[in-house]
Amino acid sequence: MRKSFHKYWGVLIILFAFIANPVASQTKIPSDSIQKKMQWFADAKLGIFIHWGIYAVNGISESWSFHNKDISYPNYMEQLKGFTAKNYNPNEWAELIKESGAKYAVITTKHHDGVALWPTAGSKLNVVQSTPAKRDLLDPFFKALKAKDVKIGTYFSLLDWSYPDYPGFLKDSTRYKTNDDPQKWARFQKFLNLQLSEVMQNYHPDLMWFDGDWEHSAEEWDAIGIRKKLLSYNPNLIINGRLTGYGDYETPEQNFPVSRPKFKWWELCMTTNDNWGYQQKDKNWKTAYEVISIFVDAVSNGGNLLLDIGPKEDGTIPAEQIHILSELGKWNKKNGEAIFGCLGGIPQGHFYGPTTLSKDSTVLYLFLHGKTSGQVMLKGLDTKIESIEVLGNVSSLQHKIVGKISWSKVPGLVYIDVPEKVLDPYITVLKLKLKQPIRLYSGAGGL
Ligand code: H79
Repeated sequence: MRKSFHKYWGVLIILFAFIANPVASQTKIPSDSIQKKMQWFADAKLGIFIHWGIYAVNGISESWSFHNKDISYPNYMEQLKGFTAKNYNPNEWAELIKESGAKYAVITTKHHDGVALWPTAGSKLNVVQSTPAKRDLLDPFFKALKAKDVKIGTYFSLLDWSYPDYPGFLKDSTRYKTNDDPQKWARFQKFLNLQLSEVMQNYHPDLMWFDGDWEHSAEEWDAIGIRKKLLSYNPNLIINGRLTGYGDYETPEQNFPVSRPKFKWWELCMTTNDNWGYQQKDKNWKTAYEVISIFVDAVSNGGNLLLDIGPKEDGTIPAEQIHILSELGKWNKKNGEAIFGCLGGIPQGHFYGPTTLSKDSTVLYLFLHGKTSGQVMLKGLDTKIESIEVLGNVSSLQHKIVGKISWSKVPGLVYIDVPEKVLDPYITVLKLKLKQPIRLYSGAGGL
């Protein structure tokens, strides 16, 4: 009776979620119950994602290369022999991440290929027992991050295409159907839960970043049970939405929102070239300007950016990624006041570019894309401006109110003079100190 009741509710919830919003993974957790623990995440804005695994040996796509049959499974697993981590320097990694301005880092503890980066008791398929690296790669990294006050996140693939009791394998073959062999599925669940306990107990993550939930339903995974179990280890653990919706926030992948997402917390995860892991042949690097402008865009829309790097098998980070992170760090040092701890900006239409607000809404930051200079315009600002500065620059800027009609409720247009000499090499930030918390007129004009 109880079980079928839950099943019934599950279907109703899914149906409702679909009707309300066709984003399948929309979280099913009420936001007021998690508000407090989400605060650091809301303030953090930038995280660094790390995809490190045996796929870096040949430089092929992580797990998908064998799943999609670009390479045979045995040949994929040959890469185990070449994964050395011989130049791995976790302190340098942590330093690079800290210097980028990121407040958290998320590393692949286990991707869909099932190769664990820690000495799991659940399977021999881990870097300690099955690769020349022969050691726990997570522990020293997490220690280095903690020492620098960077929050730690554990990417974990729920599905495991290597585990013999797991149904899924290649794109066109499965080992069995979950319903046909409940005992086998129960054995997999035991293994999955053991590994999750290990990760929680060994490393005490601040954030669990699930992936690969799509192969089974919430009921099959026992998403509610998993959530409960994780929170029993750390009640403040933040869980991403890829636990069939039983997480705390949304994770669009590689797809940039154009309008502001309705979610209270969200994070865009994005590669620096076209792949998550290291692939020598992939030279399609995003420029530092592109990454910074995407970052600003996400933050102005109320989200975070989780920017990926893919170290080589020996643990060295590609020079292009070091460059991007360093430039991002320099920009953040100068302009971070407009980013970290801020709120997403004012609605689109008032200013032709991204904006953010201080928490008390008495400071409005305007981000100038490209090499914008001259007179920039702000519409509908119904609060008096106290001062306008350029972040990281001594200049205070002049502004003019244009077209204010004395008897109208429509505010005048604000034109700000931005001389070329104040421009940042990437994105310039104007800080508008207001006399009161911001008020906006967003109407259609008229009498
Ligand atoms: O780890 C990186 C990727 O390997 C992983 N997530 C990032 C962070 C990733 N997994 N899947 N995807 C990215 C794309 C998923 C595509 C899907 Fe489908 C569409 C999953 C379900 C629908 C196509 C159809 C692939 C499986 C079924």
